[in-house]
Amino acid sequence: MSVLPRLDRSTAVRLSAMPAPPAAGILHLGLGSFHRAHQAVYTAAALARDGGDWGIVGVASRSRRVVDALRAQDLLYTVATISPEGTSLAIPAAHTDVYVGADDPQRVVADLADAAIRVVTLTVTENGYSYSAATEHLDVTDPAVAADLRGGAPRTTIGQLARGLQRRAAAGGAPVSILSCDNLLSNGSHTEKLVREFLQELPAAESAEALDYLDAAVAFPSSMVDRIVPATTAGLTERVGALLGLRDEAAVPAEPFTMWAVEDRFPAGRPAWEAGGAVFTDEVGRYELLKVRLLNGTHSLIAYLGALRGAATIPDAVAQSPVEEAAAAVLRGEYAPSVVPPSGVDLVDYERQLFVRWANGALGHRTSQVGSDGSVKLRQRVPGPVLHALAQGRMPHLIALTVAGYLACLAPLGGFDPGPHAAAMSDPARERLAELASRARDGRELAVRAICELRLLGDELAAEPAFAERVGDLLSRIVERGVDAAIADSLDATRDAERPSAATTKEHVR
Ligand code: CS2
Repeated sequence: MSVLPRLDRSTAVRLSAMPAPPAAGILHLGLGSFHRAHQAVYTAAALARDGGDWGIVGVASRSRRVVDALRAQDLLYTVATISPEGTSLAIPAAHTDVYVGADDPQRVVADLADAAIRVVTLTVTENGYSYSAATEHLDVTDPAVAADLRGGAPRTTIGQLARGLQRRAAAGGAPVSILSCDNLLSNGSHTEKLVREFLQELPAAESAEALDYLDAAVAFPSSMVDRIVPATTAGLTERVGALLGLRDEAAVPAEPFTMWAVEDRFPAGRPAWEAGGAVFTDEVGRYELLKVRLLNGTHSLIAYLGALRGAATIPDAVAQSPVEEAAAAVLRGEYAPSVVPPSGVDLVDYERQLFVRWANGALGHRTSQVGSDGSVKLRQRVPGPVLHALAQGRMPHLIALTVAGYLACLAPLGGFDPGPHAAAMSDPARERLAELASRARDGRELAVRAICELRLLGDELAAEPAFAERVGDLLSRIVERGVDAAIADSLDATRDAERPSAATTKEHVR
């Protein structure tokens, strides 16, 4: 490997004509793999087709590794599109600068206030928005948020946005769009609400101008993003080196499928992302629900059940028939009935495509990656469909099993060993849940405490003890008899509820 020359602008010309770097128009917060394999690719396509001052200034929140690697490579990197049929490489040249936000938080504020920046995009993960999972309001009890409110260089994304927009308002108030690209429902209005809540915590004399500016010139369009992008491994770097003939320390792997549905509200203009296949639509809400529930919700089930059955990767997990059966049942029976597909999207095709995507064994997406941060992810994926089913008199047994699987992985009850893939999952609620688990007598007590008292899945589900109890019973089943017994129990209960004899119960509830 080390004998290969490094990828940079001088070596890349051997591969294709590299366009000259454009002037910056986009500030992107969250320079992780997903951004590099998604928005950057669409932006490179827009630049290649239409040109324009839409280069990206990429801000990594903490990771120096990726910034150093990109700088050493003239900001170039490879996206390796991986499928069982093979690997193809592309080098999207869309970045004009990159830096580490934690090293230079004042620069983030200054860049947000710079009138040349007309679009701000975000991929900071579900966990990066500093809101309370119980209430979905800004978590002012979070020490980082409290510090940002006190002043000084802001460290949280919401603090940076609020302080940057405050400065932008004072500097003349040039219009701008803030575009969340994270898997949050109504991600645009959610981000706007949190930024406003931050400003409203400040003395009125400090925030009035910024709040007026938000009303007049700042848009927060919603968007649905979709592309499976696993973490980069040493194996990937090696494979890219072999194919490219150059050493690339910032390569990212991705699946062939990619999708971006965006609400077209850009008061200061935007790149022609449709050149890369983005869809501008008024139906973003439907796209979001479809994706966050059918793809992400089922993904969580596959990750937790798979990890408990010893599967390191999503394709390994979904190849195991109990997991596949549970995934099909949760998708068809519990997530699909809770959504209205956007026009032109066929649910049967969408579902078929999901199973093909999950089965992409060459990609090696890890169960521990999808299972991480479940406390914030499940909060987006689970409550709506559960409430939808309960309102129809149905218990969503497979979603309850997903949550039971999550608790079994993250907060194992005394003596239960969920295995190495569960141990590798990180989660901001791990400590709090472990503490609950250490005091709980059984699964039911743990689930009721987590869901109804800790409000792990939000206020509305905290008021549904029957769901929490079902989660608890399935958790006890996993701990006492194993994950397969819990899967069988959930599938049997679902089948029983569908049998004609259950009609009387349904009538009764209706
Ligand atoms: C996954 C997502 O990690 C997860 O929870 O469900 O990252 C998923 O791979 C992407 O949203 C696909 O677009």
